[in-house]
Amino acid sequence: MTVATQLDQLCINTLRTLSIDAVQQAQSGHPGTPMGAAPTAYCLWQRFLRYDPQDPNWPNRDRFVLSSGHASMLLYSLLHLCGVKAMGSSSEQAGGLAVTLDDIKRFRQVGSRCTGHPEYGWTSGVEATTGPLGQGVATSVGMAIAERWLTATYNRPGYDLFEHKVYALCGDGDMMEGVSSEAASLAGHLQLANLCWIYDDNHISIEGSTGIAFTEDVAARFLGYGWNVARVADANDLEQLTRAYNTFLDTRDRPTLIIVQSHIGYGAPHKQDSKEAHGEPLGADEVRLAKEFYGWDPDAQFYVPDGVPEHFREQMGRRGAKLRVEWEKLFAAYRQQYPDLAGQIDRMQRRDLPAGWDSALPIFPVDAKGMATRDSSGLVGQSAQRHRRKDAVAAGRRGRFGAVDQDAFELRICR
Ligand SMILES: Cc1ncc(C[n+]2csc(CCOP(=O)(O)OP(=O)(O)O)c2C)c(N)n1
Repeated sequence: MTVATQLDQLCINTLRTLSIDAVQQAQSGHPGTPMGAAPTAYCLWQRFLRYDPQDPNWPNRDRFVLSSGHASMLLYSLLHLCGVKAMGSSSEQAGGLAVTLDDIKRFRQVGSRCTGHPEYGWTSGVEATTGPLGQGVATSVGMAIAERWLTATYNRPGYDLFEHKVYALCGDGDMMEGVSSEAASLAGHLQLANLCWIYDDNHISIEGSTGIAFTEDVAARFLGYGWNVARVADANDLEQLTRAYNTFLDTRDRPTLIIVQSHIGYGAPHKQDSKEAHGEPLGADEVRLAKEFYGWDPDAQFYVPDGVPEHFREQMGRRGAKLRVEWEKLFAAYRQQYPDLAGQIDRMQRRDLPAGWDSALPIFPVDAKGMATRDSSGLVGQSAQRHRRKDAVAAGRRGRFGAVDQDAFELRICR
């Protein structure tokens, strides 16, 4: 068992105070969920996430999606304190940090990497653009399917190149949206055991208590979808959180939902558990009182205590770097044995398409009657599939269903 230390608490409170100060300075934003969910995110990043801040594009990294995009300062604070590096558009190191303290001071200002909601491609380390509620969790299902595809397509005996997990942190608003229900249903059907949603269950939404409009039994719904459901009664208890994340890692046949009870605006004496903590700055007086509650200097702003970045480096940074270096070695050996497949992985990292990718596309002559786009897109899909099958047959790959690998994968995933 890992025991929570004072240093853990200092790191958690730094996540909170950076978020509070950024929103206060911008006079705009959402401080409450970063304050309430800071330990939940801290425990995941520090103790579990397989992620190397030196190489945030490492292909086998765990993915973290902040579906509660309005709580973006939580993610920016994590990226800053973990020392995540800025990457260029072709996966090369761009130099410097993905999020500097100056970016945080200029939260929601033009040019800052700290936009109001996380933007994929603008800030290194942001895995998905989020903000429209439900979108992040739904995207995470696609990412988990992508991991299964990578595993089925590229792993070979002795070469578990891909085996990463996908985590998404979400809130009541995500749970209310239809798109998250559809995506969760599919994830249950596909038994995506590599997927973990963490539901920050703080009972407050934009209009006030969720009691006004959202009283369903979320756990029962997800059990119905075929998910595993774990509960954490107190977001401030790192050991309960640790047990819940371990439950996810031990579950091999279903996705996991972890329901975490938390307090929005935790530590702000007049705003905790209120809708005011959801979407407006705390106000100068309340900021001081919250900081006093955390044992912080109320006059300190954007303060990162000594030892905090170092603690992240020592734990999540060290773990991630070791895993990434081991993976690089494995990939070098894989490249010797499977140069074509390794080349495909390189190409995906560069975001290049295969040469001649469009050669099999059908041509649709102008047609007076017109063809329904569902029909034309169906034809495009079929021709792409024929093309892949031809490639696979040429490469002599056969799956366990007697069909080529690609078909075997499709059968497995459509079970
Ligand atoms: C689809 C969609 N509808 C409305 C909004 C506006 N909106 C932003 S945050 C929010 C409430 C979210 O509540 P919750 O998930 O409970 O977040 P918390 O109050 O815990 O921060 C709403 C309605 C949105 N972002 N997306």
